Amino acid sequence: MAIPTEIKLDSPKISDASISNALEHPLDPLSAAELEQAVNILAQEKHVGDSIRIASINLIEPAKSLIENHARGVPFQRKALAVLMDRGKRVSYEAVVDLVNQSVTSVTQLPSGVQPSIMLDEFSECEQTVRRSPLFQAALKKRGVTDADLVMVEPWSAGQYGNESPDDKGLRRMRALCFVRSEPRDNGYARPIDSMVIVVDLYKMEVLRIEEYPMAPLPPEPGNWAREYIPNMRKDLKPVDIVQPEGPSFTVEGNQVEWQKWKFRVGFTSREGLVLHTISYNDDGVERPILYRASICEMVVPYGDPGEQYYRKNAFDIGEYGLGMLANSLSLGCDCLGIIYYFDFPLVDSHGKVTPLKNAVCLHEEDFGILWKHTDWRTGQSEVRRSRRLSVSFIATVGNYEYGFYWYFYQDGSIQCEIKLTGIMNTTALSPGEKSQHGVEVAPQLNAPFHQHIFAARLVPSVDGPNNSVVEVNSLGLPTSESNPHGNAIVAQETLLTTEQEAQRRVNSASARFWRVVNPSKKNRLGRSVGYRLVPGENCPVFAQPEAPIMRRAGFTANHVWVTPYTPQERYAAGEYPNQHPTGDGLPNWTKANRKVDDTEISLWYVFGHNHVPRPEDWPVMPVAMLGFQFRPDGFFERSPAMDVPPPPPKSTCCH
Ligand SMILES: [Cu+2]
Repeated sequence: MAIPTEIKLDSPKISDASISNALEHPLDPLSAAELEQAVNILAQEKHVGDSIRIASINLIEPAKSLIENHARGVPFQRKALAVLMDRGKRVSYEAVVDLVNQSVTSVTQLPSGVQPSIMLDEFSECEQTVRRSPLFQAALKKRGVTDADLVMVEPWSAGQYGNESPDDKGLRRMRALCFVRSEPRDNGYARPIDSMVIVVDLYKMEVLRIEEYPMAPLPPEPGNWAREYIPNMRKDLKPVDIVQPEGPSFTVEGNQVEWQKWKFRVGFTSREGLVLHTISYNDDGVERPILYRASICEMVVPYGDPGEQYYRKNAFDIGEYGLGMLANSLSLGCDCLGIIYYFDFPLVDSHGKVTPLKNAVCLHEEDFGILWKHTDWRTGQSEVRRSRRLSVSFIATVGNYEYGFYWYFYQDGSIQCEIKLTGIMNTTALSPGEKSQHGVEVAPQLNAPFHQHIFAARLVPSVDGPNNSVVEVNSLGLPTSESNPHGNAIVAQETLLTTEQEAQRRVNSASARFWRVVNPSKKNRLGRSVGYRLVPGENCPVFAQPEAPIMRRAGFTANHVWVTPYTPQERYAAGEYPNQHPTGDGLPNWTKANRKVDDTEISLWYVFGHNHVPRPEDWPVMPVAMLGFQFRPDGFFERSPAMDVPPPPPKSTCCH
């Protein structure tokens, strides 16, 4: 097994104050010291206490104009947004903490019914509460389960479906699903006890009730994946080592990365995890901006089983849980290969304890096959270039599932976002001989329901400047006519999307649809507006019906492309607080205003989904499925920007 090499480059996070000041930047995520300071200020001003919990504390990013004019070493403001929940009073607040002036500058109560995201501590507290409950122990007994310690209690966000019992009104709820292990390291997902759902009030941390459903026996087979359970591993694999004898080609200064003409900043929030800022490309000495900010800002995993105990399974893993909070420390296991630079980011728990997440984000280079090649068959002249890409990534574990988020930078000016889905599928039990209409039997009597993983990327383009427009391009074949007598004519029709409602679009493989983000005031030498192309990858429509209650909160999934005027407060596709939101918020709500979106500062939202029809081969741990999109130059450069990539060294082992 190849072990990733960790190196520390000459630069960041060193204690010399003068150097670290110069490396600090207004977009840097809050440091551990700043998080601790924020917690202390909140405590001094009595905004945290026994009954008040901290859902999150994140940097309030300064205005774009301040970032554009920021000069190194010049002092800047640092403000934090804390989301607080008073369990006793059953209200939540947003508090703005000024870290420079050391004060809380505003406290705003959240509207009633709106819940902050679920805190990590609530998961374990919820599990312990359920285990201790006599109701739960009685329900287990009824099912022949004798050891409550072997039961995995998986708290799921309860959502809001409009049919909640009046007793539940105003409560902060979770619905826990149960699985049972045969021993402590056994894969519990092989044995779902899906004949009961435990409803928990997180304010009082008590079991409200246990919903009972028809009982299915536990599936008979284990589904173990840990190495001690795999007796016959293949033995014919020879080592592959990634060798970079002169080190990597990137440099890191603070949170700024430079590589192969690219420059960008690495950020991290408790909600989105990895965030990229101020992405630019050095084009012959001119630093040309491309994206001001890029992140995966929301996702939802709607499950397609209409059963009473299942229809509320619709996890908004970013807005309801927070992927940054669930990020892996990448030193565990072998996630990356080669010479790796790791970024550490601190996290704060609901009690205000700050802990560093070591190796949260991985930065490394990869060989990526051929960049370009041509052989002149007449002269025998042949040129080939290897493609090198820079990968920036993090991985989050959300209960049973893993999501890897990768951003790649290429030498031809392209950026790619790729999401890797792996981990263990959520399962339900079948009676012998039973088949589900809404899932696939992946092991005897073990059903994996149909579901979708739908992601929303929020891109703030800055293609050669702040004012951009989006143009949709549809290609089509023209009917045979006098001007097209041979029926072979193709046209690429461009449509400028001028308003928010015009800009609600879906992918269409029949017209090979893509979108160009252009700067209308900057023309290339061929007279066209410079642009970058949003190239969709795998995608699918959401299958929930438009009137389905889940679509109130997951309304952003109704379109694949949305364009809105850039508004810093409009950050997340399903709104700021999707957890139990009664009406839903976010893109469908904001775009009702039908604001103008051409030749202005915009946010471009790309929504993309993986439709998961499970396979037996996805069990017990699903081999990675990948989906994503690309952002490729389209008339941005005068010609291929990759021509100056040198050929591999003559003695290179790759060419023979
Ligand atoms: Cu899946």
